[in-house]
Amino acid sequence: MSVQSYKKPAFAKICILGAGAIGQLIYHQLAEQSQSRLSFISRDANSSVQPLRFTTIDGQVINHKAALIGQADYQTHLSQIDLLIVCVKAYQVSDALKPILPRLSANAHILLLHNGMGPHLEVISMLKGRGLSLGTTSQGALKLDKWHVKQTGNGLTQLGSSQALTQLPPLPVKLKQLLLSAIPQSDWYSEILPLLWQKLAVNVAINPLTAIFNCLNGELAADKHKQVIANAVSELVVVAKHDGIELDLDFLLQRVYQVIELTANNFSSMHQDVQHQRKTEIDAINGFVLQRAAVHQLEVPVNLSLLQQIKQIEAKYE
Ligand code: KPL
Repeated sequence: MSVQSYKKPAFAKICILGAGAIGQLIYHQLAEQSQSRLSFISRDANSSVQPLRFTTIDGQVINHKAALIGQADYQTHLSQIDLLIVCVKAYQVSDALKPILPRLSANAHILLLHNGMGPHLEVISMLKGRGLSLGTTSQGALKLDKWHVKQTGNGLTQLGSSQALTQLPPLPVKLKQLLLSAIPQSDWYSEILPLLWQKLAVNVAINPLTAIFNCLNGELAADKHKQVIANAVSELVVVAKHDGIELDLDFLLQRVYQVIELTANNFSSMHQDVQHQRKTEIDAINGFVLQRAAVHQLEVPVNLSLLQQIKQIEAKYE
């Protein structure tokens, strides 16, 4: 092959915003594939190279090195990104994206991957024509150290776009294939919102109750929680219907109890946030149900009460 005809393979440039447990887990899963140039966005002034450690579910330890893009290099680096995966907490999404979005090229695509719902409604107005996809993952990951993540559970990752967003450019096929082949048990949906509402139903029931009762997910199988779980989920079904999303209450309750059983020995993310006195994601979970209920002038007393109880717990943090 002559030197002139040799073409370097076109690596997709993927950048992750948010180096929490899920951000690092996704980094490692993509890095194992070696079909992309990966980096994290850092808030440090200068860029650096960071050794990362990953413990797989069966205890194997894998090391990678990650480029952390510092603010001095935002201008040059961010304009080359093909896909930005946003893995910060729901309540951080808008603020975290504000300094980043204007520096991305017009062709860059953004994927939001967080617990709860809502931030996409704020982000849409900031996109200036760039594509947006949404997703949710039930994979479990735990930070053992700042740069050492252990995968604690397998689970589905559901990614996709939405009818309401179709005027935006779709995720290029090559990037979609890359994500689906790198992330185990991942699927792509042309209409992702019903899937996000389904996951929200699991979270509105499990997250606040485990935090309020300071218990493992499995303890929610007790009879005393049955009524609140049923009411919280049935309120969500009515709100979703007014939002144009048809959900099946019996199916959702089965899902909730299936997750309670499958994750019986886990503490929910909200339980962990409360134990560590961190801000919870309640506004994007039961709070999103309240927000959409208000738009449709509906009352959701059980979700309101769960939200208020979590707010009271947060108010008592020292
Ligand atoms: O998503 C979760 C969370 O903890 O945030 C569940 C599914 C409830 C598992 O703990």
